[in-house]
Amino acid sequence: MALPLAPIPELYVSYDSAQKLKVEAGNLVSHDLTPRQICDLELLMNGGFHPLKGFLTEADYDSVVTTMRTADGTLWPMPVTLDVTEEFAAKVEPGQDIALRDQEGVILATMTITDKWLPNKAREAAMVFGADDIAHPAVNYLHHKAGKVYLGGPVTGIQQPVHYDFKGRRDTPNELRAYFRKMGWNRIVAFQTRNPLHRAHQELTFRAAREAQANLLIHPVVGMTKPGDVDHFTRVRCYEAVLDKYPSSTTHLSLLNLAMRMGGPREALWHAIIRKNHGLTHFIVGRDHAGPGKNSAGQDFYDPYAAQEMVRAHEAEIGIEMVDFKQMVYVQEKAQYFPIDEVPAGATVLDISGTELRRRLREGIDIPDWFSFPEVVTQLRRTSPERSKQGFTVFFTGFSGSGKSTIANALMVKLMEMGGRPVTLLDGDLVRKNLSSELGFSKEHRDLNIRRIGYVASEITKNGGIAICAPIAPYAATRRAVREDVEQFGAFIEVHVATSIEECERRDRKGLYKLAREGKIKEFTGISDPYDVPESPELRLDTEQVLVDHCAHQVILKLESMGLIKA
Ligand code: PPS
Repeated sequence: MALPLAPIPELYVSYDSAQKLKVEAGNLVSHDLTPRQICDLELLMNGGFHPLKGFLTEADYDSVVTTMRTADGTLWPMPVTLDVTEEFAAKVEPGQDIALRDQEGVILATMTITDKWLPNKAREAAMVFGADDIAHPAVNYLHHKAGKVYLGGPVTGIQQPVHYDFKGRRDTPNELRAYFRKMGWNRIVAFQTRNPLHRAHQELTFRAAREAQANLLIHPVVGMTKPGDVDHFTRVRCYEAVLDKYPSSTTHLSLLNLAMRMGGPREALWHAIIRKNHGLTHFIVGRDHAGPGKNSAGQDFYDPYAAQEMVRAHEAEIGIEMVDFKQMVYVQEKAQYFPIDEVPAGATVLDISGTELRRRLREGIDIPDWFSFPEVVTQLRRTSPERSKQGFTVFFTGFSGSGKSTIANALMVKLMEMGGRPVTLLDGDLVRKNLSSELGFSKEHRDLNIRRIGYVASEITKNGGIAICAPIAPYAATRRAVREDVEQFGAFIEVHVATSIEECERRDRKGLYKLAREGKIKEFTGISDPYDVPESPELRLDTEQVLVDHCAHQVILKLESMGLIKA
């Protein structure tokens, strides 16, 4: 029997063969890997997904989906598949080799296609994730991001994906095994996480290491986690900030480039196998391990302790011992953390949920020392400053001549008077003179114009500035798309300047309505082109009864009520 820390087989060829393959692969059809596929490929190649030798074949896929085992009976709970578009699939056939490249076109591997098939995604969702419900991030990915066709076959590794961040903290399974060997560690418990480490996690990891009489590996996922999670750059800074709270002779931090699926029990089992491959002997499974949150009916996808049952049932087969934990909570009278089922009777239990933590960060409210470490809170506040310090976008929409530009200008001046954040005005007319100078007023061109404005506004918002946009933006779907772009980074305030078409035409400041009526300007909004009235904007302004200054002030009041500016 192999020693537990003997090297694990990798799929890489030798350096010399890799150089040759790189040249030869110039003749192959190339597939540009998605970010998730790059994560999967890295773990396939470095042995993290041992014993898989490539992306699942159709027979293995069917078997994994239904029985959590590959066709030869090996325990493997999660489909690792190469999804491609129908157009790409039409260019390749089984028996053919293809090059697998990263997004810059760097070749990472070749793959010999053995299988090409159309998967039943609804069935995959129901069997693997428990429900065909797009509230589940992996099911949403399956239906809306993954290609329609799957390719399967063995992979030949050429080189590992390039990482520019935290290089020194990333370890392959064999690097970790070598480290454990060198340190003489033979009992090591892994803590998997996709969150910053707070005091409850520290207590849990201390207890786990003590219980298992093992060294501790903090093994956070930095590949893909749940949409909306704290980004991995911030998290790693948080981990580094608390590392000195652990004894350095018994604790190690290593980053795992895994793309999580948030698959609850199946995912927990997968994590345990991956940790076994990395040389771990013990694995912590807490409450709701890899849980995706609520389903579309507002209920939990999985029982919070189903993951523990699943790993318990298979730990002997995998060869890793589970260290299970109930939820850790703070007991005020004891000034200490306890598993929820060990809380002394009558004691006061304190806890701060993820939602509450995000609210406190957003509103700049105190985060108590019993909950987290000041160093961690500092890092989180750097990334998520309170709302009054974040960027945002005010998006005016309305007919030509409705008063958008005038109000937007007044708003800009008021915000500049307050100071604190840079303000940029993306006025409809101005944008059309530079950013969109080649565009006309067809639906396609208007959409392009608005998407460009949205892109610039989202960049400004991301960088902590204020973007004020004032185009006509006549189509609801395009406005919604811009909202989505911006809301990744900060607030989006849609302001409908609700001046009626009759009033705009009566004012006709630029004489354009007259020309439109005469048919000299085609596709004119409100006359010969549609305008979708916003159904639920953050604010609707009536310019017919109210002065410009007052309209701008209404926006300021709205921003104040949203916590975006402070009085
Ligand atoms: S859009 O639909 O949002 O892309 O339009 P936008 O870029 O805001 O339009 C800017 C100004 O272009 C003038 N203009 C027209 N508007 C509507 N329809 C047609 N066909 C048209 N042709 C020229 C119009 O004066 C817009 O100015 P504003 O600033 O809205 O008064």
